[in-house]
Amino acid sequence: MSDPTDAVLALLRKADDLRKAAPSRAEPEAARERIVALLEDARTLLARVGDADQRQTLGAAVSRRFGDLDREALAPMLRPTADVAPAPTRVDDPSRVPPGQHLTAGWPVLHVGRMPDVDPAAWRCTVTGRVHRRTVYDLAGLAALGTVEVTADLHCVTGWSRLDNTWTGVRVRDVLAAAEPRPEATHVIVTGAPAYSATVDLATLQRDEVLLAWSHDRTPLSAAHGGPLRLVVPSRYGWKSVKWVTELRLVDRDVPGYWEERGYHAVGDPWREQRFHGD
Ligand SMILES: Nc1nc2c(c(=O)[nH]1)N[C@H]1C(S)=C(S)[C@@H](COP(=O)(O)O)O[C@H]1N2
Ligand SMILES: [Mo]
Repeated sequence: MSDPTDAVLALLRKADDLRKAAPSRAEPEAARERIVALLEDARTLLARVGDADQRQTLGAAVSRRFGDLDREALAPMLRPTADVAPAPTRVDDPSRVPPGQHLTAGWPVLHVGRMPDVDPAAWRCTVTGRVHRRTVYDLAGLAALGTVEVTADLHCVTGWSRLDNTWTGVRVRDVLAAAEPRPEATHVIVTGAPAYSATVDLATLQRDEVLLAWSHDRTPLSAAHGGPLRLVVPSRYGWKSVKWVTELRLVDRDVPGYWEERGYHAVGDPWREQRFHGD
């Protein structure tokens, strides 16, 4: 098979077949490694696909499959934490639950990698990039911009939704305004310690209900849930609500963040089920 496009497609088909069969295998971990190897081979072969559009499409197909693997690896982490009281579940109001989501009684803790060391007194958040006024805030500095309360729902792309979270924090709109965005700024890369980021467009971040929050249900936000400072973007899947926020970087284009690079959707609107690239 000399055509690189056909070769990439064949590798993807093989990976898909293996993935479908993996749950019934004696050694799912070995199957997973084999899938990763196939996807790596496919990614290597991409460079030999001459047509740029074709290369782009195939590249997205490879990324999406890597994303699926990550999602499966995350599934065992979906355990509600013991220290949080059950949320009021509103099964009587299905209109508040986006398609493909189910309500969770507790509050799962979800993140990749290790938690950072958290010291609220030493916490700093920098607003930088395409701004006229680069600013470094401590928590008191953020609060001084004006504290508000927002009650909103949290929808994780892995399938759980937690309704009626009351967040206390500062409007991101006010934080951005204080930095005076340059006219070319269109998106913000939000960085969460130690090595996580998500990108959200400026207009979405300027909405009323988008906060940098330090409190949940009027209790200081626990470290596991992103304390002392996390982003809250209710109109997007949870992966955009970055925990342990250390930087807002305004940029002039959409730069894929941690999950967007791994095949997740650039926008991530739960009401449109924008889970993966191409949805
Ligand atoms: N820094 C950081 N923030 C993160 C993540 C992460 O891995 N690292 N995971 C995101 C995902 S996928 C979700 S669903 C929410 C979960 O928030 P919770 O752990 O408070 O429920 O955090 C988001 N923020
Ligand atoms: Mo998530």
